[in-house]
Amino acid sequence: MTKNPTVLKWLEEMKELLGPKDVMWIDGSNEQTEALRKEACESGELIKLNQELLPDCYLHRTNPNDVARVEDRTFICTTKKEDAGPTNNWCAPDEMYKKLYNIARGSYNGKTMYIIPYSMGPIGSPLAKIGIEVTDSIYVVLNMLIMTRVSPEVMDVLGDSNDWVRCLHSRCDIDPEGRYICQFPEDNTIISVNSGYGGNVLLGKKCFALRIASYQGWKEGWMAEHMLILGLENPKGEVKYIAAAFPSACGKTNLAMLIPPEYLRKKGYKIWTVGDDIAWMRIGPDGRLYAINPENGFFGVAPGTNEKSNYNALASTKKGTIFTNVAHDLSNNTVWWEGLNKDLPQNANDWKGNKWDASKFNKADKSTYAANPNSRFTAPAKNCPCISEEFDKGEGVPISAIVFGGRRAKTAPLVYQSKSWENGVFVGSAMASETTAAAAGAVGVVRRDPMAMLPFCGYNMADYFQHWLDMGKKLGDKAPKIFNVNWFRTDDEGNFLWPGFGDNMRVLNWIIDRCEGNADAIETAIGYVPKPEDIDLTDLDMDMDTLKGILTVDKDMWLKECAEIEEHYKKFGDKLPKELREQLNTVKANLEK
Ligand code: GTP
Ligand code: SPV
Ligand code: MN
Repeated sequence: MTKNPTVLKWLEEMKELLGPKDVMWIDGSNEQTEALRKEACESGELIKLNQELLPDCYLHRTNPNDVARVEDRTFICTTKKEDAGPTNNWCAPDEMYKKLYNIARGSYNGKTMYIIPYSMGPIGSPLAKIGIEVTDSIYVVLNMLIMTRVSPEVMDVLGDSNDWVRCLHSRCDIDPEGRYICQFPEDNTIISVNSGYGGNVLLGKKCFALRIASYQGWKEGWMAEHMLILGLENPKGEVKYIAAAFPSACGKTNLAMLIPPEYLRKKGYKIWTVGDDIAWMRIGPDGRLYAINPENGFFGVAPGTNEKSNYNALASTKKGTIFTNVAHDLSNNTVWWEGLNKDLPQNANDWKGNKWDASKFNKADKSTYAANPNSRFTAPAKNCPCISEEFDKGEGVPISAIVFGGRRAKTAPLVYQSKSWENGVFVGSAMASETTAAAAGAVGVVRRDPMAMLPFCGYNMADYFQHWLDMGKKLGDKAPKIFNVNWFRTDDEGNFLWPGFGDNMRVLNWIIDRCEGNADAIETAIGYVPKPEDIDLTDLDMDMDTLKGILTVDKDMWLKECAEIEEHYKKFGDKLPKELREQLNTVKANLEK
């Protein structure tokens, strides 16, 4: 497959360490993929679903102790502790290599070592990067075949270069005590042991495309972000691109594939999906910021996905998809999850493979659910009915607006625009959101998650903030405008006040109008909010007062927010860029005016 000496040397080392019985290069061919699916079905690793209703679709169950990312077991291993910063777990590289090699040694005994050469981004694109993952899991191979671009051509593009990321995955014993997800950004290396779940083991995704790539972007002058990318087409046929960062399970996939409300569809508005989770962004020859989606598929949250909430995501899962930890509907050998439809399956196995008792289902008790709250689908991007024609092009799309957002029951208004790039970086740095099932640990606790990158920034977050400020200086007046949204404001009974999903289009239109200089705004202490009449409520069962309510900036709440941001900033000590402290002081002064 290759003569690249750096690749051959590393693979020899891996073989020596892991002790497989044989080695297989993954080539992306149909024959090989089919053979691996068959083998996985025979061993029970996969269940073949109804091939008439769901062609080439399979179900997989992970160990119940292994259903989400594990942030407390994720490490950034840099020579200097300070380079990992106060928000990452750190360990010295030497020590961590030793520990992980001891865990992984001999762990492929009697097994095949699969070698996956893959490209993040269209193969050969100047914005793409190459990785090689070795794994002992067919599930990982089949997922990587969907999520990345796997082909022998990747090795041709790499040639003799050493610019590739080494990715070692070993299932070992799926022992939660021995589970480690480690990034070594100084040596372009990732090691993941004792897990078989998505974000921990599809090493091209969070480990490479965010943790390693954010470090590379810092060194090389570009950005790797936890962002969706969408194109908004207006009735004139012009398409403007938006990149948006929301924390895990806070609505990126849904926004990226949005279907506009009918009255806007009739006028000719349309959304095109470029990406749903990760954006790599560089300054283009014309000085604007260009983004590509380095992935080739969607690893999306299943629960809540249905024909109405996200038609395009559901349509994407109808062929060539791997479902993980959803329920198995035995009546027709298909899949089910909470929120797919109202018909609870009467003959189904739950996500653990046990007979599911629909009569015991209780919405308030997650232990009665059929699907795991973080169950996922791995679907090819090309299945998506609204995939952008730019998706497969390597040049990237010019970004007009960057949008931050999170789950905040109170405090954050539906939408506001920052007053400048610097002010926007402040808004991103202060982001907070309620935690979700995407990571192990408590759910629903508000925490600061700057730029939705808290679990994914591969270096010191204070340096990351500085990098954002530096990018703004380089972009100058060509910089995208920065906004913040919150779809999750609730009333006192906990009901969402904003309809969300497709109706978020109403907010996107205001955002683009602002970028184009076509909408007015009201200046508040924290930024510009829309005039209520500029958010179109056509066909919505919503009164002006509710809208005004979710657009308000409550002085007392925001003073409290500022105190919390102050506390959050303390972690970064002297490394916090002074511009951000000044921004905080200005907001406080504005509020007290
Ligand atoms: P990751 O893949 O974990 O990075 O998540 P994501 O940001 O892509 O999240 P996703 O779009 O899958 O949304 C996760 C959850 O948020 C689902 O349960 C959705 O139903 C819910 N959700 C998404 N958009 C909205 C919205 O506009 N309003 C409300 N109320 N819920 C939403
Ligand atoms: C997330 O948690 O943000 C995801 C899913 O997109 S995972 O790939 O598991 O990280
Ligand atoms: Mn994500």
